[in-house]
Amino acid sequence: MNRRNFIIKSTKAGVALSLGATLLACVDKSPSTMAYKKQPIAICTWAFTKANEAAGKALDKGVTALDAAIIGVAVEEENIKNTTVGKGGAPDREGNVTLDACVMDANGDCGAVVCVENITNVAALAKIVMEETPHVMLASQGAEELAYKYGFQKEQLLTESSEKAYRAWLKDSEYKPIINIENHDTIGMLCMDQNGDIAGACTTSGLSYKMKGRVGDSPIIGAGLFIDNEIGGAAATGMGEEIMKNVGSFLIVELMRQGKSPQEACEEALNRIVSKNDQIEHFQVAYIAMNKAGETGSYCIHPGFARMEYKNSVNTRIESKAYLTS
Ligand code: SD4
Repeated sequence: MNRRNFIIKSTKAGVALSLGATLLACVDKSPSTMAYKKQPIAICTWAFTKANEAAGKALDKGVTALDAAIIGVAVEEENIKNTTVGKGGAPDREGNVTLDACVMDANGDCGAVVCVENITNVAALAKIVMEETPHVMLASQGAEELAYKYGFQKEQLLTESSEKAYRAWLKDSEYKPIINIENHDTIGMLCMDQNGDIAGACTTSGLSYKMKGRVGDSPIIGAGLFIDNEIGGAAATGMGEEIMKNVGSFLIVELMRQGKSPQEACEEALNRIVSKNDQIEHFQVAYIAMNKAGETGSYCIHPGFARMEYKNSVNTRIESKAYLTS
């Protein structure tokens, strides 16, 4: 065992004991072989009930945090009614649907894909970039070609209804981000598995009718998603340009490292955007976070954002605190 793994494992054991982690299984009660299992947790942006439940149930069965997050977000990638993720996502101004995603695991490894066409499950593709290539991020055609190499199907991502909406938009071509698209938005997910390990995934089609080639925060490690398994994780949704300038998810994890709760860390990170911006009435940003103790939090600019939380096998919608009151 190398020194880093040894330290991480020692820290995990310490955290498990000091936080009174739920003891689910302890087959042999001798201290050296005691198997502590934590109660898994899944949280995600917006009220994606089914996606969060799918991740939570996978965690209950013993699936790792990363794979559970990928299983969870895949529900929205495949949901054609979600116009901001995967198949059925709104296209760019040229009418092309391009997807962005990233994943980060408990070892601090990560993978990302940007501007990918014709592939639905881009979070799973980001995991392939992480595990099967020497790189962290692949863009457009390179990412698409990798997907085919690993058996992904070529799919038409522009659905009948997203094409219809795009044609209607073309009439005025007015670029106006929508503040809240409840249940139909970018999904960022954080999972803690039975070992107490934290990982996450974030996947999106980005802003509707974005400029060709535009990439937002969602596939950017540190902006749309960040995990440090010794501390916790964070994910973002909303106006990607603001989240990138704020390096929001990384900032939240660092604030938690300094002792802030997930809720306090989300508030501090978001307040920094608010304090530097006189345009906040025009865009939404929302952050979610979870720490190693399994505490969670979220904060947003405009009311109307909610997170899902799967804990003790119960999936709950939690209305987020917001900076603005209306
Ligand atoms: C982006 N953050 O591409 C994404 C969009 C989003 O809710 O989250 N929409 O900027």
